[in-house]
Amino acid sequence: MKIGLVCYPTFGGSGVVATELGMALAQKGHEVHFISYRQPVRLDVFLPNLYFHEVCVTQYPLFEYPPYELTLTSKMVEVARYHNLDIFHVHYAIPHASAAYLAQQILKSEGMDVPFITTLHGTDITLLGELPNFKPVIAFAMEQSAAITCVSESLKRDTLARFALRNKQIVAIPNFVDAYACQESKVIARRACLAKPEEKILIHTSNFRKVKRVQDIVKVYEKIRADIACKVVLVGDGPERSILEDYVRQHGYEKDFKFLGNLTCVHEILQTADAFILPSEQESFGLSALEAMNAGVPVISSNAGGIPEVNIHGKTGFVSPIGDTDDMAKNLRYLWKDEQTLSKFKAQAKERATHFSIANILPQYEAVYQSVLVNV
Ligand code: GMT
Repeated sequence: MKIGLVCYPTFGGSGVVATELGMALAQKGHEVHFISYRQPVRLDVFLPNLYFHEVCVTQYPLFEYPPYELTLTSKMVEVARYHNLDIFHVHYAIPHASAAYLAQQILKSEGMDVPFITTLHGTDITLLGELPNFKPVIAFAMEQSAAITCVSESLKRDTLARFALRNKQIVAIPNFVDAYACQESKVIARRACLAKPEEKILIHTSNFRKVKRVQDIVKVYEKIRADIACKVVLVGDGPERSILEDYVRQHGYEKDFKFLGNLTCVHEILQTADAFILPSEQESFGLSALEAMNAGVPVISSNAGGIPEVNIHGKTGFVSPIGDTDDMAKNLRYLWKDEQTLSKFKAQAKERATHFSIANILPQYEAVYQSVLVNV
């Protein structure tokens, strides 16, 4: 198949899922054309069957807001025409689904039928989807999609509750991970840079938006710091980071907090940790938690959205009500009470992650592509 894959190139989960999916499809022999305004951070452009097409955003004195969606559409049309694409697969509805609709219509006027599949990732429905200045466009573009997928049963319910879709099925296909193991010596070296041998490491990775409730991480730390020596490692960047850093400095916690910013080698840092924390207000799936589990790290999380579909309470970690930092601290104490308990949870987290291996998930996307293409 020749697939035009549209995504955000950033560290956010939707871009990561699209990138990993596209690379796996290319390795399986499909021809995959990534279309985005920048090369996606995790994209290996040297893989066979894989191409990257950059969307150039045109500046013009009249444009206070350059129309990205139109330049994206034009690029999609160009790539489809030249490479004879079979299908577009767009990740994150806004603005990719409506751009795909317009590209499809342009191509149709030239006698080319290129259907598009929309994958919903979360905030495109649960936050932006609610806003009246997006809702009619998202609803229309979803209706025009040849197929809609989303990343959890929870997001499927949220979408159906917000949008009255006529004759449209939504297929839930979970996020996935690839087996990964960092060299033991590298993990030991990295760990030594982050913490003393007797200290535990609590890690969090995100884009530090409000929905992540990163302030809850400090609250949990404050509840355990008196009797548990630990370092809190924060990976990623976003609007809430400097607010958190400020709070940490004002309270004199700097020596226990490491803000590492955005990293491409997240796996290598994850493997150093003794627990991952994800206190989100909303989370359609929680790819970051799954990536931690894949690195053998148990998860202390909220029960937002699709997280309980990934993090199994009492097995791969613990799930608490959103904002209940007392419960999260209690769970962390339990997890860290002795090495035997921690080792058991680490092994169970790693085992659970294998259920979400890319080998299991990739055929589910291919089946959706096939089901669409039989009707073309
Ligand atoms: O919230 C993020 O970190 C980014 C966001 C995105 O769309 O880029 O992530 C969403 O998609 C991920 C991949 O499907 C999911 O694992 C995340 O749970 C989801 N984030 C939210 O729903 C808040």
